[in-house]
Amino acid sequence: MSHKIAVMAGDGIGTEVMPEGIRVLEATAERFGIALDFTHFDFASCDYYLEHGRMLPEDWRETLEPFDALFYGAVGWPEKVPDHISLWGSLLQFRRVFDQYINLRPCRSMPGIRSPLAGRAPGDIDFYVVRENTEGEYSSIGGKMFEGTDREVVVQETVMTRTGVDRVLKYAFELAAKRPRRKLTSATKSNGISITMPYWDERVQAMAEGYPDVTVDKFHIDILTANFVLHPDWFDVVVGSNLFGDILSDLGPACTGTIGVAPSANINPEGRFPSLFEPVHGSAPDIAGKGIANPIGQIWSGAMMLDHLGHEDAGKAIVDAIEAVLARGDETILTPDLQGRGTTGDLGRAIAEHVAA
Ligand code: GGG
Repeated sequence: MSHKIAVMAGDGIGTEVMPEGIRVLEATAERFGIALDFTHFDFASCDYYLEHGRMLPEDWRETLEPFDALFYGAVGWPEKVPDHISLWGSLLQFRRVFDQYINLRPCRSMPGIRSPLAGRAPGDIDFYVVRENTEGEYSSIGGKMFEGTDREVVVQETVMTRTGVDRVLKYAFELAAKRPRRKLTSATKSNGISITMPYWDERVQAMAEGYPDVTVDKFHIDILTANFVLHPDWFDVVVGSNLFGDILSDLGPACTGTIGVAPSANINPEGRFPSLFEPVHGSAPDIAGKGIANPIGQIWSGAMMLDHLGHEDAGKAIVDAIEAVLARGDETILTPDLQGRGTTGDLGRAIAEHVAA
């Protein structure tokens, strides 16, 4: 049986790292005898918007829903389309309409990558950020009054539903319960945000009663970001609202040395809709077109996609290959964010060759 994968490279470096993601997936599929059937789409990109006046075609849902998974690059090119229009017109639609309510973002020290945190050796940082992915601060509820006058008012609501909060907490507790340290950290700000965040805390406390083996702590987001930098080894599973989870899942990989390696899975755990796999990084217009983007975030996202499709051994082979190539420390193939002189293609090819060997 063949897995049908919809591929959307998106914008900027998304179009450069995607071919490497596919290259590694094809090498892995061949080695493990997995049939992957890729269909490429040019929508969910700012160039598509410039041509069609929208980020997605009208029938995008019917087009994408039959796929087993969506493999995405990056979105955004502010000189072409304002960021909030490109993001709300593509990625956020996928997450909401396909109810991908979990955004799972692993953060791990990798061999050979120099962390900016002095004294941290590979192995010190190994945690997951579980980000709520369909509501919270990313609500489109709000509006403007007296626009353009000195009485201008701008309001945007944060939305927390019991269903939305409980389901992401349940996923995070289940994940923590399966890990050796069995530890869960909740990101909050219930001292300042006085309605939604105390509610979040209450639901964490209620959920914790069902998981007596999981140690639970909570930090306000301000000190939590400081502790990510000062004590990243404290964390195991960190659960946060949509905005807090987004911030933490950029900061965490940055602490390991580069956000370029960080993968993510936007998951609909029930499998009613296709899940989406994409690197944590964005389109990086400043380095787009130079051939120097790190493809590992895209490649590792491909590994998470194979896990999700039931091929854990194949997903693990990709992560092993990434680690082996990084451990070699060959400056001629590592990209500049890894202190190398290699190109996106050099690094992707090296990983694909290692998987195939
Ligand atoms: N590959 C991820 C990507 O393109 N991210 C762009 C971005 O701004 N994302 C915001 C978010 O994930 O909420």
